[in-house]
Amino acid sequence: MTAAFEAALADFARALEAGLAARLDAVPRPGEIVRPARLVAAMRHAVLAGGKRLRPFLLTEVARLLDPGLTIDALMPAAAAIECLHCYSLVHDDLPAMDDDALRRGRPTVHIAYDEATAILAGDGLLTLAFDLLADPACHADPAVRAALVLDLARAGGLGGMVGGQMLDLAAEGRFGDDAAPGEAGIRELQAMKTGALIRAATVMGGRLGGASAAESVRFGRFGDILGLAFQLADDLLDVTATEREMGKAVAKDAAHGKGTLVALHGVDAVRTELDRLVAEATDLLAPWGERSETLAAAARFVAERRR
Ligand code: GRG
Repeated sequence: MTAAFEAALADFARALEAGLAARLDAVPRPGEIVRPARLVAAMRHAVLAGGKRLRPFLLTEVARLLDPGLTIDALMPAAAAIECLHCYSLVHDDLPAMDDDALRRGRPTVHIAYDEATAILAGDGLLTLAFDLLADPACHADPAVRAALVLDLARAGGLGGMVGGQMLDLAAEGRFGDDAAPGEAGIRELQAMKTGALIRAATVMGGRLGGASAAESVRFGRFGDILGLAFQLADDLLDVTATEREMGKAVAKDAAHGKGTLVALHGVDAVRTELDRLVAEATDLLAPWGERSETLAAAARFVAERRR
């Protein structure tokens, strides 16, 4: 991992953190009545202090590759929106009824730091805030672009995307009794939904904000698909190779939950080879932008090689 990439991601994370903090204060916005202090605090716990900020980073990098005149500030509403939706999914995934985790980003999960009802509401609040941020005129001057961004995120995050993928994942654990364990195609599909869809949304929404042509939009969709797959393969590898301390969350959970993964099916070495192939494919997709796309190529390597 290049130090330059790590530094760029860390700089971006700081800017995003400030953008998120400013949008998650206790001051009611027009149309709101009161923002309850406990809920604001729980939402801030979920969103601030930690996280790689990968999805909003991808969104802003793709947008700025296509339109170098765009600033991080101008892209902040959409970047904050995708991070809010991601953080909501983590809060709900950690609940006792789902993965039942006490540690996230090296800190107590929201239902541990607060309580279960507050954690459910904090997740609901973040999910709703994501669409508030996209629909607000501050996100983009053109209402048609704002509506398209809302649809991108809704389709990626909902029934046929992340939420649907989570449902398939619970079924794959055998929770509902009569579901057969998925084979390789089923595992790939549920992972593309649960993890891949939001990463794809980041690159597609970035393309939209950067004014991508139809062909460029397809290219960045494919780039997002590859990164999504690489991200999940790396996650499965980390589950068997990393420590709780490195990850800031529990590890070795897949086997404990009887979860089928591509690592379990093909082994660590085959998955590492596949990750190298995916990084090469992702890099090839950036060829039209030459050296200017180096940060996005480095992001692909980061996703595949990450240790956290
Ligand atoms: C509960 C609706 C709902 C969805 C849950 C997020 C999710 C879907 C499940 C989390 C379980 C999991 C380990 C998924 C694998 C990929 C993933 C989303 C990992 C966490 O994302 P990172 O590594 O987290 O980007 P940070 O903390 O860096 O933001």
